Amino acid sequence: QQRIIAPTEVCATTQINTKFYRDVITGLRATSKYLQSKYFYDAAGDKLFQDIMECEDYYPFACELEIFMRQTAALASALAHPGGSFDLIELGAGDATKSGFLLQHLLQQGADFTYMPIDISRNVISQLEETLPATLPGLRMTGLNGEYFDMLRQAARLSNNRKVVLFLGSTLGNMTVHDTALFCQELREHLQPGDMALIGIDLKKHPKTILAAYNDREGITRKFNLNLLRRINRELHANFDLSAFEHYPTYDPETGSCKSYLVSRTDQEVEINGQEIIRFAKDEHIFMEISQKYTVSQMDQLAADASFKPAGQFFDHRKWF
Ligand code: AVI
Repeated sequence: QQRIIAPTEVCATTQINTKFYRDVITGLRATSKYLQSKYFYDAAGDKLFQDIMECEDYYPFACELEIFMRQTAALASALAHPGGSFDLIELGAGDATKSGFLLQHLLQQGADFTYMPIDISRNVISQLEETLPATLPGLRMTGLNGEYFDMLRQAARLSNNRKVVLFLGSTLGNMTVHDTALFCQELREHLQPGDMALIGIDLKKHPKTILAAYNDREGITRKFNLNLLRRINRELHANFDLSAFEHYPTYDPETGSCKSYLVSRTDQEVEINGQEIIRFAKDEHIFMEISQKYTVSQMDQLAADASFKPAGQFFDHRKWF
């Protein structure tokens, strides 16, 4: 009699218990699978998003940039009150490309203000602290690294100047309409009468124009979505086969919701960190991102519902943004 004894398998899993891990598992275990688009932005995702902003089909960046370049003086006079000091607080400042035009103009006008960029990335804040004083001599600046509302609280502790909040890039569109309403209400709670918020919103327009922005001919947005699977593979020790998922963007002109999905090309199983098996049926989707589009009156209504009073609007020449 021969007995074959197999060595007990040594399991190479390490305990991962980050918020990223928990969010991914929750999303992929859901009956209707989803991932959160805030996780798109690892180093490769940042680079792909840069490429998206430069690509011809993705119009929102160019539209908002045009507003900041061509209407700088009008923006400055809408936001800065003559003689009054204020804090210019930018949520998710990034590299401040657009707000840089405003900062430069305000400095030239001798406005009394402190620029307070807020960003979740320590790296972004350090970069701004290094580059802006060199490019904009005389700029007073306090960088705040953390979550938006925690940092708004911090800004209020640091000074009781009038506050002007910038929230650009149509980032508000990456929330559902319901969450946007909650966000506006919370933002309002951090502000006092006389304070202002300038919010960059992408508007409803021809459905084909919108869809093309999220389905660019160069395929950058496709890579941007798939990159999140690559990130999960690397950081959470998963084995997604990227070629087994198809990028599927949609735009519904009735609701203004532009949504991106990844669709499984086959029946397949994905293992995450050696301890979770996620099963996909052929044609099953993962909801990746919403980019909500609004009309001006819908935005005015959202603002009013959160106790803001619309104080002015700025459009690019095509009135797309
Ligand atoms: C950051 N955010 C406003 C972009 C958008 O338009 O929703 C992210 C993006 N997703 C695909 N392309 C760009």
